[in-house]
Amino acid sequence: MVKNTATSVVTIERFIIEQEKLVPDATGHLSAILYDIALAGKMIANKVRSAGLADILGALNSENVQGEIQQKLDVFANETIIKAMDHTGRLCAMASEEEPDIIPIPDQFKCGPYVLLFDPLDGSSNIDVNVPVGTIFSVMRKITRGHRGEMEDMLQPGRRQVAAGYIIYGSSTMLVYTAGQGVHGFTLDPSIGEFLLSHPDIRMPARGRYLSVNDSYEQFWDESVKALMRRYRGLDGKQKAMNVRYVGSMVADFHRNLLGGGVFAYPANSQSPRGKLRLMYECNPLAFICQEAGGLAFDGTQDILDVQPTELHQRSPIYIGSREDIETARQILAEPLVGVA
Ligand code: AHM
Ligand code: MG
Repeated sequence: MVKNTATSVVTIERFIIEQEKLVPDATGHLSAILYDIALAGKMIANKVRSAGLADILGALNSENVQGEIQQKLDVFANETIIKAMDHTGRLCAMASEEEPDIIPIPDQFKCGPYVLLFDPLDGSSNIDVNVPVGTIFSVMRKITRGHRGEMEDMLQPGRRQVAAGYIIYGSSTMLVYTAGQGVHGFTLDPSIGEFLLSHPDIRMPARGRYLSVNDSYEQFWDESVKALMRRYRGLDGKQKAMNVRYVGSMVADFHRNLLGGGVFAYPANSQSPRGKLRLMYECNPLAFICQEAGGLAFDGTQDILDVQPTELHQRSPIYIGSREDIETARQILAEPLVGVA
């Protein structure tokens, strides 16, 4: 007798369709958005993989809205996502970390009921040293009445996200997303060009092994942040020391901590009073994923997901990761500074 050794392979398309069935009244728009993002991710993955060979690395001499030098791959990733999403009739507007203003849907295309916000290539300063980079995205429902998306549709607190995710271009390409029904990870099989379900229902350990923070800013941190980092490192004798791991590519640092447990922190400091990372493109989507996986995200004052945004490109301090470790941050950052070593 021939033994059937074939295992059941779940493509991202099949998974998204099955998840959609769990939502009464689903229109299919959100599923299509997720599937289109996966397609854009495959195109970007292909380019990232061949970047060294194609000699397309290097700065373009144009400065993006954050005042940083754009890398060519940033531009490619930005355009790829816009082109993959602008004509589908699912979105009424987009916003990108690489664009100063809202990206409208061109007049010739229909508008839909959602907005998409994205960081096309996070950690791009790491590309030329072969460190993983990633695309981060956030989807919210349109709340204004007009045909086109407006700033008000963008500036909603993270708790209103209906889906969020990232694609990490690492030793393999993975897409991780949540639509509010758990966090699921898919690995790109390059031989067939499909994302296959590899990490269903990811749960973040309640306490983490890893601490990801750039402590070259320590001299600029306030005393409560220093006390928190001493706690995480086991230097105050109150907990076991966490292992420090910092890639400098938020998606890569977050992804490791999501799977293994840990904290990623980018605190405010006296040089950057709002930290560095962007609320709408980086903090909110990863906070939604983290919460769905059992973790928490905090800005030093309140939960990231409760922050009412006031500008598209606003920055936010962030402490994100395993629930109990973020509770520690909440407690230590709230303590009066008097007497803190
Ligand atoms: P980018 O969006 O311009 O790539 O910057 C964001 C990146 C994050 O991926 C990473 O966590 C952080 O910047 C690292 O910053 P620093 O070098 O200050 O530690
Ligand atoms: Mg970024």
